[in-house]
Amino acid sequence: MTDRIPDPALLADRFPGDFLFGVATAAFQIEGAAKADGRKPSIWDAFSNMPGRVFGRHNGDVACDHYHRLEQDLDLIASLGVQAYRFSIAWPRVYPDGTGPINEKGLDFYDRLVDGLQARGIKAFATLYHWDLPLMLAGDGGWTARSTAYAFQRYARTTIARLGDRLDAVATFNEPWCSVWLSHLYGIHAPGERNMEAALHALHTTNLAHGLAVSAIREERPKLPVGIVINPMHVYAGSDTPADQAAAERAFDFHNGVFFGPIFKGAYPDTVLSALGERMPPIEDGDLALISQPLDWWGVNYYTPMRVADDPTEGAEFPATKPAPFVNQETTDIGWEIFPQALGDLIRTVNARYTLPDCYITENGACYNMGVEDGAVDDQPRLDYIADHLSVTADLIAEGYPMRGYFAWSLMDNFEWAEGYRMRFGIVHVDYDTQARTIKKSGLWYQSLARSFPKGNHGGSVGAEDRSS
Ligand code: IFM
Repeated sequence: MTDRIPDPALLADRFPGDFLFGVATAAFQIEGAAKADGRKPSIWDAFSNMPGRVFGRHNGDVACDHYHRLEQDLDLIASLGVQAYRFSIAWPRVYPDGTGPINEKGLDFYDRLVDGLQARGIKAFATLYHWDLPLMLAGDGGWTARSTAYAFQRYARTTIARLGDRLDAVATFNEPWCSVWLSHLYGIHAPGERNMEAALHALHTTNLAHGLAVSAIREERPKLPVGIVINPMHVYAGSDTPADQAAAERAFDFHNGVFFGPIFKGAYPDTVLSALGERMPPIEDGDLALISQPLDWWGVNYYTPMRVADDPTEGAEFPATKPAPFVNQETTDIGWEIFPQALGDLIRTVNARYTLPDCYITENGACYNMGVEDGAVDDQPRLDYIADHLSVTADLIAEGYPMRGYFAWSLMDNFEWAEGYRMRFGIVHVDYDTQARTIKKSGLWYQSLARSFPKGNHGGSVGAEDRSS
């Protein structure tokens, strides 16, 4: 760890003038007010109230109480000088039972949110699904049931009909890898399944729901930029052996190809189909055409790379890999390897394999759990982490990749899923006893960077402009 403070002005000079700097959150992680104004439980309410699922049995009942502190939090976002705010909409506020009657009071909250952003001149990037599936839909099988995709389409249509006129971009899903594999195969996230069949069904339902939602959004608001937020793994093979190299390829297909393939090529990877296809649900005529409709943008959430080795165990299930050791032993407080260059390698790899639209880094940030001392939070390692990843982003722009914006995860400390409140990703500290917000050192640094945008060199190469002056 160093105490250097990367000069925000020097970094700013490496970005085009219309690059968006933003902050991101998700509904369940910050809103609280779990029973307010007609909201009913999501699968995460049920999961977090079960012993042994979430650290300390923490839940989302209060979280950052953002639902009741909306205006103050919007002022906080504005004070950071960012141009954009990425948030998610809670399906269980809009349709408390997943289907059935609309809950107007739930939509009213998001009306106030998008109006508040507009009033402050901040762009609104909404995500329709950040993991809070209405619990009632679990009765039909949740994401394993094809009917959930149609319920999602209806929710998407209703929400966009009401809010779409004031949104700048919408994403269908956040990190389908988590809501599919982490939730249905690895059992870490709600609903806590550990079952390959369930996961494969959730996979196809999720992809289908994405496609159905894209159609509904385009019907309601043809000009609203539609995308999806993915957390692709940058997979490094643990060694140069052919076995580990092949393992890395299988891992790529399993963790990334099952989303990128259908969405950007209209096909699941052959490797996955031959290994697991018989256990997948039927892929009906027209499904892949719906799923692969062209998108206006995509979002990448990046934190750490994936390192894999071949798992030679007989009968090991596809992708038959096991973890390989970290290359950099330095980790964040959640134990994730710090490796900024993987962000660059990832963007180069996925662009080489797929034809992708404009890209936003919709999440990047670091978990450090230091608290407030003398009214300040010295989170220098987070500042370094963000600066280093922004530097890689600037390199990508110089190489010609269409990177259009960066959203720091997260605006503020919040409910970190299975880790509860003990893991902190905010650039703003939250005291959960008093709900006091304190902008951390990283947040103040990010503010000085963000405040210099938009600059007067829109659309041009800032490097070229600077060189000519
Ligand atoms: O907090 C999460 C977020 O909800 C999704 N992306 C990763 C973050 C850190 O784990």
